[in-house]
Amino acid sequence: KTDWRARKMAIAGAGKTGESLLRFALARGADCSLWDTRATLDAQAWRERYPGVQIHFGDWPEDAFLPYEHVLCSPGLSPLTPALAAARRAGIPLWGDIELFAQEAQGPVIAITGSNGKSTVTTLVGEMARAAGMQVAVGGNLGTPALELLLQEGGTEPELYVLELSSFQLEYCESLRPRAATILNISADHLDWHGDFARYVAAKWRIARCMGAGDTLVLPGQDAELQRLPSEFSTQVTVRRFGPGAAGEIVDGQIVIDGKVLLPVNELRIPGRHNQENALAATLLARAAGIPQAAIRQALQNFTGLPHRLQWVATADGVDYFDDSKGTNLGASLRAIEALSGPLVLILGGDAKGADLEPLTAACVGQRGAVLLGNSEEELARILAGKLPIRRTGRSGMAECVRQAAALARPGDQVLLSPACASLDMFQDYHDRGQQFAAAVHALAGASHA
Ligand code: UMA
Ligand code: ADP
Repeated sequence: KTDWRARKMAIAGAGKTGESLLRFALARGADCSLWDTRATLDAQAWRERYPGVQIHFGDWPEDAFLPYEHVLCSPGLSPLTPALAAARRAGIPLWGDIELFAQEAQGPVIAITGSNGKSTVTTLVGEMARAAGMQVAVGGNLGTPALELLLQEGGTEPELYVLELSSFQLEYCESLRPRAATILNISADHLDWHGDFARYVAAKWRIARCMGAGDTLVLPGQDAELQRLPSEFSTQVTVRRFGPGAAGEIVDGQIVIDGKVLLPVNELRIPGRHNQENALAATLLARAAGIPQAAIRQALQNFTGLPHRLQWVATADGVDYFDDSKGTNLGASLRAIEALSGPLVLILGGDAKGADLEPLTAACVGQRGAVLLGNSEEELARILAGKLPIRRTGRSGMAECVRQAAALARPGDQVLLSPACASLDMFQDYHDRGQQFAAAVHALAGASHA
């Protein structure tokens, strides 16, 4: 455990995580400064809320962090940021909230990462634990910063923590030892933040870095990047796989675990093959944590999915509209496209985060059309040219995208917002993008009924 008293700590980032880091460090007597690159934040409000903390908002000089003993990093900040890279070169530890959580938390942890499906699996495992009557704390990248789970607890430790972890959080974490963990899948994402694909994959593997005998790592049966544990990891870890012929599999429409039927897949209320995989992974994790079968089954039967994940919105003029705004990378959107029967009108585009979107082409061939938006519009228009009808909307907004989609669609078609890109070039976040989509669809459905 770190002795925090009078330590000179820089907290980098003044978002949700930054505030949880600040509260954590202050409560332990550290000498804190708060840094954020955005000059637009309200420094005065922060000074009033946290008297005695030095606030630095705006551009960072490259030597900003050299006077500190530790830099506590928010996940949105890449270690390639010059001031953070300089601190790392100088040997100053860069720790994120999950590292501090790992040093502090006593209860067992189930940790979930992967390129896609994290929030779904995290929520499902949390529901399974709740159905079993356990005192469970659920958070991390899902929304509630991990340190808030500790700060909230008011003296009693939960029986179980279930944490969704992003590659960003894992990059800044050294000593987390989950009782059970998964890397659900790996496909290219966040390449701008990590620098390249190899570093993104390495960050994901860090989830298993400290795991050992008695711990369970749940992995997909078929994923080129996840076939073998990197050689530096303990061979004592129990590896449980999901997929054809593995510990968890779908056989004849049934979820089968270790050869025994758990549930018919048609009792799941979340659509698509990817969600069957999510159900398998969640089940293997829950079993590793000792959650009884009946509770697992009950949670699987009751879970209706999270908003903005392949969520049906409305029917207008015989066309069904689906909101998959959380489809923020290529891998996610390919699975969402696969889950619907089509023909589809796809709404695609936004901030591609450095990814190559070319593999979308095959999934688009034969679909009804594509409506393009945002920063990646140009690239998408180039790769999809001649493959299907295209409408470009630039930055005219979601209402225009929905109008164009409606114009392309024929009765019986499905319109799918699964942009394969982040939303931040045009929207506050994926939630805002999904809400604007739903509002435009409801307006259209209302008008078509009038
Ligand atoms: N930022 C700056 N300058 C700074 C600090 C941040 O411009 O000095 C920007 C970041 O680039 C980012 C935004 O501010 O665009 C927020 O960054 P942050 O690190 O302050 O984020 P938090 O508000 O602390 O929220 C973070 C996670 N956000 C990110 O990793 C970007 C949230 O995940 C998470 O729910 C929360 O911690 C609690 O753990 C969101 C996310 O988009 C949902 N995650 C990515 C994803 O799922 O793909 C990884
Ligand atoms: P994450 O938290 O990793 O972003 P979510 O559970 O929020 O994952 O799902 C985000 C999107 O990823 C979904 O809307 C769907 O398009 C896609 N998706 C969900 N589960 C999987 C999976 N197991 N494999 C591939 N894509 C998935």
